[in-house]
Amino acid sequence: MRPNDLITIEQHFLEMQRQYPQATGDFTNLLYDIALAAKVIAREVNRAGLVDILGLTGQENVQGEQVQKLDVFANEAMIRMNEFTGRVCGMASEEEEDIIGADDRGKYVLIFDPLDGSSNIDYDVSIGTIFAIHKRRSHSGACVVEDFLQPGRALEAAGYILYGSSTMMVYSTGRGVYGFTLDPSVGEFLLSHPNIRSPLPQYYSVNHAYLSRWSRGVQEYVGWLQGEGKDAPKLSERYIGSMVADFHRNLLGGGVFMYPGDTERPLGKLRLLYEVAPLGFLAEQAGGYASTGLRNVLDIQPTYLHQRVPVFIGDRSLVIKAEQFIQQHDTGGSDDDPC
Ligand code: P6P
Repeated sequence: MRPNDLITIEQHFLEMQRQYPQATGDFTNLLYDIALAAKVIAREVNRAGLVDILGLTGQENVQGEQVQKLDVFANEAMIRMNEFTGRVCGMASEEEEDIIGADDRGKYVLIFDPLDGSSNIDYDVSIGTIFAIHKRRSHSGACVVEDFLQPGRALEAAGYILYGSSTMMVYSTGRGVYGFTLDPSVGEFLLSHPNIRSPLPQYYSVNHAYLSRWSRGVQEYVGWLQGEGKDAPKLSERYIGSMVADFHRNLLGGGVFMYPGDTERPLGKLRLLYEVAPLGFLAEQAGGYASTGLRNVLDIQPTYLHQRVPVFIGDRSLVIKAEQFIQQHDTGGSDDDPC
């Protein structure tokens, strides 16, 4: 890439805004704010491993600053960077039970999982921040929970920041998926993955520890993914245990991630608003699909902030195959859906 081809994420935001002549700049500025919060969190994530080495007690560091747990830090950063900007009337964090009021003038609501997979940080495994933006539905005053309980289909934007071997921000406003890699030497996210489209599948991702608890349909489906049956694909199994990292590999390398429901957790573990709908939005924008096993996750009308749903997400043909196995073995043809 020649130097004059370097495009920062801010330049990209402005380019996207130019496609909307009536835009006020609020949406663009909200995306800026998220990118800035991402840089602040990335700096802290990359230092986390040094907490013990640098004499940081984990409670109070040598500068007398409070060293917070990373997910608390990330949550605070997302809230502080967005609560007084006037862009959002409220926020919903996966770490908070209820919605967080912000500026009543805000036209948008921001939903986020500040640090998904944070239990992996102690093992230096990649983790991520997931975000989603809706236009508020209420007309004025303080935001209400209905502003957040909107189907993924209505999202204005969604994305994630992956804190891995490099820090990447991936987002979509409904006009394709774009990936930016942080150049820490200049502190800028630079366009590295324009208009991402997922390739033919190479991988499947699932935690096999729960196999005995899955339905017959899911067990048959995973067996098929492993090569059982005449039309079985030839895939490699990859599972990191950090949804953003697993999703990102399948987005770029092709594949399917799943977290099915089971006998102990019929609706699975992952949250619709904070994880499944935003990543489902991205998957569809990249030519993929996200399903509960019975229907498109983007069509679910949420009823509760922390609602959980089973999820099969990534390569469209592999997700549709999951629906077929479940339809054949689990539903007996009925379409009643617990979600
Ligand atoms: P399990 C991380 O805790 C998380 O919420 C997701 O990021 C990840 O995909 C999933 O849980 C892993 O769950 O049960 O396989 O350890």
